[in-house]
Amino acid sequence: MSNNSDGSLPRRTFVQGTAVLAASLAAGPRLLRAADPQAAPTVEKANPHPFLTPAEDFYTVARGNPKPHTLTGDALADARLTADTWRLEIEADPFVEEPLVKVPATLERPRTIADGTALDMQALLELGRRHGVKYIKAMQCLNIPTPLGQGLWEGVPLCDLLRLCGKLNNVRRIYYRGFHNRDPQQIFQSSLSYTQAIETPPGELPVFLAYRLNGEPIPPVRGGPVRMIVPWSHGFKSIKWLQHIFVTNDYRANDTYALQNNDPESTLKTAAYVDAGPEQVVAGRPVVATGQVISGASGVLRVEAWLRAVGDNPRPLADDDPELLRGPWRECQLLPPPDWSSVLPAGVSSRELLGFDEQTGQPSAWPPRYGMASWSVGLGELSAGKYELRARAVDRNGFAQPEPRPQQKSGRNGLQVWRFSVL
Ligand SMILES: Nc1nc2c(c(=O)[nH]1)N[C@H]1C(S)=C(S)[C@@H](COP(=O)(O)O)O[C@H]1N2
Ligand SMILES: [Mo]
Repeated sequence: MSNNSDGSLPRRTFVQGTAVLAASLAAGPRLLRAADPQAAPTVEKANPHPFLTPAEDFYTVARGNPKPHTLTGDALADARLTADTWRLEIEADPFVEEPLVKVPATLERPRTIADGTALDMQALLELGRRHGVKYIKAMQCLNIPTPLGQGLWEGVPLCDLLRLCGKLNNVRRIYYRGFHNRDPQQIFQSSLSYTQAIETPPGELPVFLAYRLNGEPIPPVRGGPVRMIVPWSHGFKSIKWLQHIFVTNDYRANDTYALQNNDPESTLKTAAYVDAGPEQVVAGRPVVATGQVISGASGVLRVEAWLRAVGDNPRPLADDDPELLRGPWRECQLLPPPDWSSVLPAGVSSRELLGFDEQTGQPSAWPPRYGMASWSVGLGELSAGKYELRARAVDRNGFAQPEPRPQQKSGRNGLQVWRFSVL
C-alpha cells in the first residue's frame, strides 16, 4: 500500500479503513492491539476520515413520508426528481399582514410550470457554464453532535437566478422548498434575507443552487438533482430536492426550523468533534485520539485536547467546570491540506475553487471557511487506568468552545468525550 506524497493514505484506502473501523466499533468494545510494531498508529495514519465524503456516506437528515430520496422509477420521475423531469418555479408570495406587511412582493417574470416558464436542468446547466462556482463545504445539523460530511459542491449563485426574473419590488425575503409529497403538512422550507441572497461580500461564498457534488450529479439521497447550499449556515438552510423559490415582503425568518425553537439565523459553529475510539487500549502502546474540526463563522485558531485520568465513578463535568477549564489543554495536530490533485475529482483544479488562491491553489484559511479538517493528538504510552479525552476548538477570536455561543438552539457546541481504559 503506497502513501500519497503528503504521507496520507490514498483515498480508496481511507474509505476502506473507515469501513473497517466502523465495523469493529459496531462489534462492541475492542482492544487496540497491534500485532507488529509497523502497525502501531502514527498520528496521521490513525485518521479515519476522507477529506471529501463520498455522496452516499454523508449522515442523512431527511423528513417526509415517504422520504423523497427513497422514491424510484416512475415515482421519482413523477416527483420531478430526475434530471429530465426536474423543474424550478420562482414566484412572488402575495402575502400581506396589516400593519406589518402592507404591500405584497412582485416579480416581473415569474417562472411557473403552469405557463411553461419553469426552469429546467438544461437551463440551469447553461447558467452554470457562465456563472457556475465550486466550493468545499461541511454539512452539519444544528441538532446533531457529529459532522454529517464534507463535499465539493458546484452550482449557480442564487443571485444569478433571481436576475432572470426581471424587476423585484417589495422583496425583503426569499424562501424556498423542496419536494414534499404534495402534502402541505410535509413542507420543509428555509429562508434568506434579500441581502443575503443577492450580495456576497468579497472573499465570502455565495448561496447557490448546487447540481454537482464531488464532481458528479447530486444523487437523490443528497438532495439531488438540485439542492440549495447556504455556506455559512447549518444544514437546515440547505434545502434538498429544491423545486420552488418564493420572493416575499414578509421580513420574518419563515424557516420551518424557526417554528421548532431554533435560532434560524445562527451561523455554522467553530467546533471540534471527537471520534469514538476503542473502549479499551492495551498498556504500553502509544494512544492516539482523532477527530474533526469544522471552521464556522469565526474560523479555527487551533484544536486542543485534555486528558483526564479518572477513577471508577468520575464526577461528571459541565463544559464550564473549573477542573475542565484548568486543563491542561494541549494543542492537537491539524492534518495539513491534502495533495489537492489526489482528493479533487478529475478535471477540477484547486485554483478554481472559491476560497482558494488562484495562483497557488491553496486555501486562504485552514480548514477552509465552512469546511472541515481532521485533527489528531498523540497521548503517548499511558499507565493502566481509566481516562477521558476531551477536545475543543479555539476560534480566531480566541474563544474556546463551547463559547461564544454555548446555547444549543444556535447549534450544538458541547465538548465531546472519549472514555477509555488502559489495561
Ligand atoms: N427538503 C428537505 N431538505 C432538507 C431537509 C429535509 O428534511 N428536507 N433536512 C435539512 C437538515 S435539518 C439538514 S441538517 C440537512 C442534512 O443534509 P444531508 O442529509 O445531505 O446530510 O438537510 C437539510 N435539507
Ligand atoms: Mo438539521
